[in-house]
Amino acid sequence: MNRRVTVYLLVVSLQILAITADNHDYVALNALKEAWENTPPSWVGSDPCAGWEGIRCTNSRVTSITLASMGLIGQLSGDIQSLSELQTLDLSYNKGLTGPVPPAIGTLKKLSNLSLNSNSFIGSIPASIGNLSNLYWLDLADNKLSGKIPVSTGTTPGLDMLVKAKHFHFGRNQLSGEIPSQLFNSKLALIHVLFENNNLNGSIPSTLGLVQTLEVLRLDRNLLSGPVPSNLNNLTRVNELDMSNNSFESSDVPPWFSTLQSLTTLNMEQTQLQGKLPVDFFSIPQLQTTVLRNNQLNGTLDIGPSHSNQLQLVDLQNNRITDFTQRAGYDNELILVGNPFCLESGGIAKYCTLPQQSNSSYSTPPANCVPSSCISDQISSPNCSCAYPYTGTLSFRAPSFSDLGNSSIYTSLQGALTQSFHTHQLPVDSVSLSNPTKNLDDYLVMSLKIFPSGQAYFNRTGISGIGFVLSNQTFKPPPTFGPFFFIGSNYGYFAGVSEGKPKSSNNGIAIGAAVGGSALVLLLVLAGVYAFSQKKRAERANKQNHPFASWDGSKNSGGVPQLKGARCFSFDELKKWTNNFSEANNIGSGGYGMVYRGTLPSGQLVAIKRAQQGSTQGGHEFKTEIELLSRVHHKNVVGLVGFCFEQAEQMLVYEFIANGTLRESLLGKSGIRLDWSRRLRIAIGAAKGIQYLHDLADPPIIHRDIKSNNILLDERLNAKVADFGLSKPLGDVDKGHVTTQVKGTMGYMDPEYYMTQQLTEKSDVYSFGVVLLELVTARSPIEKGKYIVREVRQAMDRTKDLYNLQGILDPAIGLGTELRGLEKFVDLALSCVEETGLKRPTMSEVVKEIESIMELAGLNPNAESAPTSASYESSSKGFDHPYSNNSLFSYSGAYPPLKIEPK
Ligand SMILES: *[C@@H]1O[C@H](CO)[C@@H](O)[C@H](O)[C@H]1NC(C)=O
Ligand SMILES: *[C@@H]1O[C@H](CO)[C@@H](O)[C@H](O)[C@H]1NC(C)=O
Ligand SMILES: *[C@@H]1O[C@H](CO)[C@@H](O)[C@H](O)[C@H]1NC(C)=O
Ligand SMILES: *[C@@H]1O[C@H](CO)[C@@H](O)[C@H](O)[C@H]1NC(C)=O
Ligand SMILES: *[C@@H]1O[C@H](CO)[C@@H](O)[C@H](O)[C@H]1NC(C)=O
Ligand SMILES: *[C@@H]1O[C@H](CO)[C@@H](O)[C@H](O)[C@H]1NC(C)=O
Ligand SMILES: *[C@@H]1O[C@H](CO)[C@@H](O)[C@H](O)[C@H]1NC(C)=O
Ligand SMILES: CC(=O)N[C@H]1CO[C@H](CO)[C@@H](O)[C@@H]1O
Repeated sequence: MNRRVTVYLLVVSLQILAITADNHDYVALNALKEAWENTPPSWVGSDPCAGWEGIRCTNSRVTSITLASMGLIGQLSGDIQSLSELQTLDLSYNKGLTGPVPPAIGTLKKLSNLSLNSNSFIGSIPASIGNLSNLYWLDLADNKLSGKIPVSTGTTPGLDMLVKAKHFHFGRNQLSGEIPSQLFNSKLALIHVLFENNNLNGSIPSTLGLVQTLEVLRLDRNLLSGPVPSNLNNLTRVNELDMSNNSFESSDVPPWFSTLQSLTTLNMEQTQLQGKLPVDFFSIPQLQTTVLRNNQLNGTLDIGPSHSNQLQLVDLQNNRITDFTQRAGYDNELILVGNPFCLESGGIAKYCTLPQQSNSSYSTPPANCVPSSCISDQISSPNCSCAYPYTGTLSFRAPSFSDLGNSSIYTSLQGALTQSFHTHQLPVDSVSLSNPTKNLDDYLVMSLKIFPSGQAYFNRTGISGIGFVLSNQTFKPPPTFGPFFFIGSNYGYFAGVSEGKPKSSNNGIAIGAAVGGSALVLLLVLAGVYAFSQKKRAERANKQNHPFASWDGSKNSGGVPQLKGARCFSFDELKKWTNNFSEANNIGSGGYGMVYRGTLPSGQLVAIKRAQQGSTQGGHEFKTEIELLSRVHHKNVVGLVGFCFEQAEQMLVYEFIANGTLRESLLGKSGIRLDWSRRLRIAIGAAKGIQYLHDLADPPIIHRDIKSNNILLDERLNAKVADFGLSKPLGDVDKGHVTTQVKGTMGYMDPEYYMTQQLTEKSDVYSFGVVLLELVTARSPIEKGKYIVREVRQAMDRTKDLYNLQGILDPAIGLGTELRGLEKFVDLALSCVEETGLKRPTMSEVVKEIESIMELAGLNPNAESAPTSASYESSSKGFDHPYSNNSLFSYSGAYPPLKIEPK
C-alpha cells in the first residue's frame, strides 16, 4: 500500500516537472547567467522556456540561445554542457565575453550553429569541437583565440571531422602554426573558409584543393610562405579569393588564375607574384574585382576584348608592367601607378594617377520628410520618426570604386540592407549610412544605423536577428562593395530608455521601470516558490516521516543530529544540482576533497564541499560538526545550508557568496572599488562576524584562520566570515583556551599561539589586526619578505597627518580625499597585533571601536551597505572565482576535525 502511494506521487510529480523546463537546463542556464552581466531582465523565474528572451525550447528542452549584441560580459562556463539538446548558440557581437571557449562545448552533439564571433575569447580552439558532428556553422571570428587549429589524432577529435560544416569563420584572431594539411579532405562540405588576419605560417596545404565546395577562401594577412599549391585549380566554385599580404615563394602567375571560372573577386596583394598576367584571366565571366598590388608582374598588360563585362576594378599598383594594350575597350577603374609604364609615359594616362580619394561626408538624407527634433538619445530616422537605432560599422575590404563621393552607391547599399531585413521579417523601419571613409587598412568603413519599426526601440529578439543577418553572410551587398564585415555597438535601449548608463533626464522612468520590474520578479519568485513547494511536498511526503532515514545509526554515529535550519540533502539531489558533480561545477579542491557549485531548485547558488574517499570522518564527528555549523547563524558568517550523509558520502552545503574574497577585491581583481567608507563597512562586518563566533555562538568558536581570503563579500559588500575548517569550539573543557597543534596561515598567525600552542580568542584578534592593516594598505601580510606589521610600525609618525603613512596606504582608498578616522583605525589595528594577548582588545571592543571610527567618518555603523551594481567599474569585473584556491576551505589537511585535543 505504502509503496503504491509512493509510485503514484512520483507520477504526479513527474507530470508537474514536465510542464516547465527541464531542471538540468534551468540549472545550467542559471549558472551561465550567474557568470554574465547584462543578461536580459526577462531571465527571471524558474522556467527559461517561458519568456526568457533569446531562449527557445522544444519539449521543455532548451534548443537555442541567441544573445547577439546584448553587451554580455563574463565567461562562457562549462555549464553549457548540460544543455544537451542545444542546436544554436549565438553569442556574437557581445565583445565582453572572455575567457576560454570551454571544451565541454564538444559534448553538445546536436549543436548545428555556433557563433561566438566578435567577443574577447582567449585560449585555443578546443579540439572537442570536432566531436560536434552536426555542426553546420562555426563562427569564432574577431576574438583573441590563439594556438593551432586542432585536427584529429587517433585519440582526440579535430575540426577535420566536421563533415557537415559549411562555415569556418576564424578571421581576426591570433591563431598560429601551420594550417594542418589534415584539416582538409574531400569529405568536407565547406563553403566559407575565412582564416584572414591571424598568424598562420607555413605553406597552404595542397589538401585545400580537395574541398571542391569552397566558395569563399580568405587567407589574407597571415605569415604564410612556400608555394601556393597548384591544385587550387580544382576550386571551381570559388568566387572570392583573398590571399593578400603573405610571403609566398615568388612564383609565376599560377595557371589556375584562369580556371577559377566562378571568381568574382581576387585579391593577391603583396604575394610575390611575377611574370605576365594571362589575357584569358580577364575573361572569367563574373570577374568584378582584381587587386594585385605590390607584386612583380611584368610585361605588357592586356585586358583583352572579351573581358568580363562585370569588371569594375583592376588594381595593379607597384608592379613592373611596361606597357598596356589599349585594345580592350575597358573603361572602369584601372590603376597602374608605380609601374614602369607610368614612368615612361610621363604619368599622363588616367590610370597613372591615383583616383581621387574623395573622402565624403555622405549621410543618408531624409526620405521626403522633415527630420524630427528628438528628445534624449533618440535619433530621427530617414522616415523622420524618432527612435533608438541599432548602430555599428560596416567595413568593406575591397570595394571596386574609389570615388566615395558618389551618393548613388550608398543608396543602392541602403536599399539592399533594408530589403534583406524585410526578407527576414525583422522589425526594421529603415537604415541610414553615414561617414564613409577609407581606414588605414584601406578598408571602406561607414557607420550604419538601423531603425526599428512599430516602436522606438528593438527588443532582444530583433537585435539578435539583425546581428545574425549581418554575420551569417545572408546579406549580400551590391557587387561593387565586395566582402564585408559588421561590428555592432552594444544596444542599450531594450526598455526604451538607456540601460546601464542612466541619464538624469530619464531617471524617473528608469526607477519606475526598476520598481515595476522587481515587483514582477517578486511575483515570479513567489509563484516559483509555490510551484516548487507543491512539487516537493509530494516528493517529500514519504521522506518527512524519516528525515534522517539515511542517517547511519549503526556505526556508532549516535542519534539523529540536532539541526537548526540546515537541511539534509540526498546524494541524488546534490548530484543533480551539480550536474553529476561535473568538472564544470568544480570550483575548488583541497586535501579533504572537492568543492562544487550547485544550484538548488529555488535558484539559490550553493558551494558544496564533498569529502573524498579517505577524508571522511566517523559518523559521530561528522554529526558533531554539522550540529555545530548549523548553529552558526549570523549575517556576517557564511551559513551552512545543509549537508548530505549518505552512500559513504559526506558533504557540506554552504551559501554561495557572489563577490569573492576581500583579498581579491583589495587586489583589484573583482573590479569593485573599495573606498574608505566601504573598507570601514567591511571591517565592521567582519569584526561582528568574529565577535559572534567568540561571544554568541554556542559553543563559542575560535576561527583560527582569519585572513582576507576567508572574508567573503556578498552582492551588497557585506563581509562574511568563511571557513571553519580550522575552527575550534571551546567546549566544556573550556579554560579560556585550548591546546592544539598549531595551524593557520603565515603572516596572520598570533606569535603567542605559535610559541605556546595555546589557542585563545585573542589569536583571532591578532589575525584580524593584520587584516585591518591589509585593508588600508592592500598589501599582503608578508610581501617581498617584509612583514606588514613591522612596516607600518616603522613608517608611522603619530605627529604627522595620516601618521605619515601616505606612502604605504592603498591609493585606491581615496588618497587625497579626507580619510576621517584613519589614524584611529591604524591605532586599533596595532593594538590588535600587540605581542601578548592580554594587551589586545576583545572582539567586542574592536567592534565598538570601529563603530566609533565610522561615526567619526560620518557613517552609520548599522546601515546596510548599498548594492554594488551601481559601483562596479563595469568593464573590469573580475572572473576569479571566490572558491578557487580553496579560499572557503583553505585548510588543506584532513576534513575539518572538530575534536578538541586533550591537554
Ligand atoms: C569525443 O567523442 C568521443 C566519442 O563520443 C569521446 O570518446 C571523446 O572523449 C570525445 N572527445 C572529447 C575531447 O570531447
Ligand atoms: C610557425 O610558427 C611556429 C610558432 O608559432 C614556429 O614554431 C614554426 O617553426 C613556424 N613554422 C614555419 C614553417 O615558419
Ligand atoms: C582535382 O579534382 C579531381 C576531381 O575533380 C581529382 O581527381 C584530382 O585529384 C584533384 N586534383 C588534385 C591535385 O587534388
Ligand atoms: C599589405 O601589405 C602592404 C605592403 O606591405 C601594406 O602597405 C598594407 O598595409 C598591407 N595590408 C594589410 C591589410 O595588412
Ligand atoms: C618577367 O619576369 C620573369 C620572372 O622574373 C622573367 O623570367 C621574364 O623574363 C620577365 N619578362 C619580361 C618581359 O621582362
Ligand atoms: C520582439 O519584437 C517582435 C517584433 O517587433 C515581436 O514580434 C516579438 O513578440 C517581440 N518579442 C518579445 C519577447 O517581446
Ligand atoms: C542567417 O540568418 C537569417 C536570420 O536569422 C536566417 O533566416 C538565415 O537562414 C540564416 N542563414 C544561414 C545560412 O544560416
Ligand atoms: C538561425 C539558424 O538556425 N541558422 C541555421 C542553423 O543551422 C541550420 C542547419 O543545421 C541552418 O539550416 C539554419 O539556417
